[in-house]
Amino acid sequence: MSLLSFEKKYRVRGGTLIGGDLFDFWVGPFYVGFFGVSTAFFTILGTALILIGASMGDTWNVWQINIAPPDLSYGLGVAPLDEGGLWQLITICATGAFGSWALRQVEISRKLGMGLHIPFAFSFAVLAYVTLVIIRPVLLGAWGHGFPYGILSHLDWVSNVGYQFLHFHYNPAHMIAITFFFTTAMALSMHGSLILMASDPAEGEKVKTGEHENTFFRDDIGYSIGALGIHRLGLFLALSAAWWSALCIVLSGPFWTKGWPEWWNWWLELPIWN
Ligand code: 07D
Ligand code: 07D
Ligand code: U10
Repeated sequence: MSLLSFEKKYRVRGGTLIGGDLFDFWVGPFYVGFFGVSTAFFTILGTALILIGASMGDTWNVWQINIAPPDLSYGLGVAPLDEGGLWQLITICATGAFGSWALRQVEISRKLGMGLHIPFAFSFAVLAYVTLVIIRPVLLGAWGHGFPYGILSHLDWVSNVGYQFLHFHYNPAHMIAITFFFTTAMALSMHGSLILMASDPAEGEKVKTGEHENTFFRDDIGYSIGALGIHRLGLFLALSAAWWSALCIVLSGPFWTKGWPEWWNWWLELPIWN
């Protein structure tokens, strides 16, 4: 089916979560929908607030613009705009925009009669963000624990929080998250290269089949996970990376206040060593 005739078939009304026919149309390539409008609303407002924050700061250097969260003394209260209140509003806009984007993906999936895998997956990124700027600050009792909005300043935050726990690499959940990130990259490189070597052969060679793909890995490592399996594995690896990231930072502070190297003392304290 050509793309155009396919589009005619699926670009029809219905399948929306809320709002019925309201905004149930396309603008150019983009589906709009209720959640497209709410995404646009939060994004435009959030970006405007970032620009206001930048204009109140002392630089227009894009790397150095910084919109900081309120001082810890404000606790979980509302701060004046120029003392972290902007950060609080931007956080609301960002959460609203990311949530709207996920729900817009749900509506598009429903229109196409497909699974909800993409919105489900994107929700893990949103969860990691929400953990950093809402869940962990709430558990610690102050918005000031959120990360500042700025390209370099958010790196300073990561470094500072890391050293607050002496040596963040000793955080076991951080280790698992990193292992999942690395494994995701390895799995994607294996999958990308396997598909290309089968389906994009040298000139004069024939395109190969799924059996060739299976056989490569059976010859190489004794087992092939299969065409569907590698995509399930890839999704699992990537979602696990985000999940363990969220876990590693929510543990740091609310549930573990000492240096992370000290966490490993349980090993030295095992009764088998005396
Ligand atoms: C390639 C998809 C496209 C997305 C892009 C990002 C903006 C920000 C805003 C000027 C893979 C668009 C960027 C809209 C402009 C203003 C106010 C995704 C792709 C191209 N970080 N981080 C970056 C964000 C956190 C960390 C780069 C966002 C946590 C480290 C970019 C968030 C921690 C390093 C960026 C976020 C953390 C970076 C490249 C939100 C732990 C780097 C991102 C909303 C997760 C790298 C100068 C990228 C860098 C980098 C954006 C959160 C750590 C500016 C939007 C607090 C250690 N981060 N980050 O390619 O070069 O992602 O920094 O949570 O070294 Mg970050
Ligand atoms: C939060 C991004 C969400 C993004 C969303 C979308 C837009 C739209 C528009 C482009 C989670 C945004 C979209 C804005 C853009 C257009 C059009 C993703 C998020 C919703 N660390 N560490 C991690 C490593 C060290 C520390 C995670 C490695 C040091 C702290 C990951 C190393 C110390 C925190 C990770 C290393 C330290 C982390 C990040 C190596 C510092 C966190 C990935 C090799 C001295 C953070 C939830 C992530 C975390 C985190 C990797 C080193 C501290 C596992 C590989 C030892 C404080 N580190 N780290 O979470 O878990 O992505 O956050 O040394 O807070 Mg670490
Ligand atoms: C994969 C795959 C596969 C494919 C694929 C892919 C995974 C095998 C078949 C996909 C992969 C790729 C294409 C590879 C490249 C991708 C990456 C490297 C990932 C990173 C991506 C990017 C960096 C690109 C990011 C771009 C984005 C997010 C698009 C930006 C979007 C917009 C600017 C518009 C967004 C649309 C919205 C919000 C909804 C609709 C809205 C409009 C059209 C605008 C009109 C607005 C309105 C009608 C509302 C009005 C506004 C209101 C009411 C607010 C007013 C408020 C005020 C305050 C004024 O496996 O298979 O191949 O391809």
